[in-house]
Amino acid sequence: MTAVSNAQDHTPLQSYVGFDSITKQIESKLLKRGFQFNVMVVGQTGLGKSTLINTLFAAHLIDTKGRFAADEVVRQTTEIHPVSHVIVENGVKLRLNIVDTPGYGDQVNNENCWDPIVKYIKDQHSAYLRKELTAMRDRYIVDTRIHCCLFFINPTGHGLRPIDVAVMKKLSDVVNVVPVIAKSDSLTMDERDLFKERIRAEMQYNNIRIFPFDNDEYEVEEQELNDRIRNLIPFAVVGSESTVVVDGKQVRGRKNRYGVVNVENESHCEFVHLRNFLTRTHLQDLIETTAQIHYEAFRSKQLLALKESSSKQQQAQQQPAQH
Ligand SMILES: Nc1nc2c(ncn2[C@@H]2O[C@H](COP(=O)(O)OP(=O)(O)OP(=O)(O)O)[C@@H](O)[C@H]2O)c(=O)[nH]1
Ligand SMILES: [Mg+2]
Repeated sequence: MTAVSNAQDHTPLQSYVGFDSITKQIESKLLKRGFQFNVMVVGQTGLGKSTLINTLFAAHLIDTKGRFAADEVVRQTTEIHPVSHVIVENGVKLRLNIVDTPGYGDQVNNENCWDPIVKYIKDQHSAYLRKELTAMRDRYIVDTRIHCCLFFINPTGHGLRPIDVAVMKKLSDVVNVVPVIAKSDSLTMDERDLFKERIRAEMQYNNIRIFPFDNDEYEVEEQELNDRIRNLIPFAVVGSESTVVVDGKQVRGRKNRYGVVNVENESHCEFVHLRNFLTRTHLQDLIETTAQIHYEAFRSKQLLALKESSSKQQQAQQQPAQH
């Protein structure tokens, strides 16, 4: 006989106890504390990273000035730049950290151009670990770990450049990478579909691990949703900081000589799919995967290294005594 009874067996209750309210109790606690979501954008220079962030979170979060006319000075991002914002929707508070990074790829030598970005991500893990390990640790540790890294691909129609493959590989070891095709208004629909397929094949060929990951715990529905996302990735997006008028309505879009690209129109680009993915369907999964996979890998590596170095130190201290 086993001491632990089968999980399906349960003791019937004579009367209502009330512990089913635990879900409500957890909810109210979580609502009070709010949620934290940290996103980073990475990619070659000039692909519209800062613009897309401003498009995603409607208000001008990165640079309130933006660049509306062609004769304005180009606003190039020159340093890793985190911006914090608290947004509230139906009583749910989301603390949003957006980390803009300078575009790479315009140096003569682009070797190791990913180093500062990977270092930034690891620094956040290390800061979290340090806070976790202090004797008087805070009850609630402020989380600056990057939950999602939007990786911008140049809309060449050809494929990934070797440097993109190298950067994506480095990043996917430490963070959830979500690739997007930048400025997809420059591709025709056929080109776009072909390009997307080609990139998916290249990512697979190069063993680049892209979010969402497989997990035995997922229900059938979640698995189906993830398969759909895998077939959509990389999201072909268009960003814009200005609004244009379409059918009498103000929309976020880009107006050119031939017409208007409406950023929010699903037949124009996949911006809405990306936004839904980030906020409606995979927000929690991105946060959880960061903690359970990326941070966990970092943490166990650090703790093992710490253990090894302290046992070496002990050995070194004991050795002179033996002689
Ligand atoms: N056609 C087109 N142009 C875009 C799009 N998104 C941004 N742009 C334009 O591209 C230029 C560069 O945009 P930024 O957002 O500054 O690019 P970035 O990737 O942040 O550049 P760095 O900071 O230098 O890395 C601006 O003139 C934008 O208006 C887009 O989806 N389509
Ligand atoms: Mg920028």
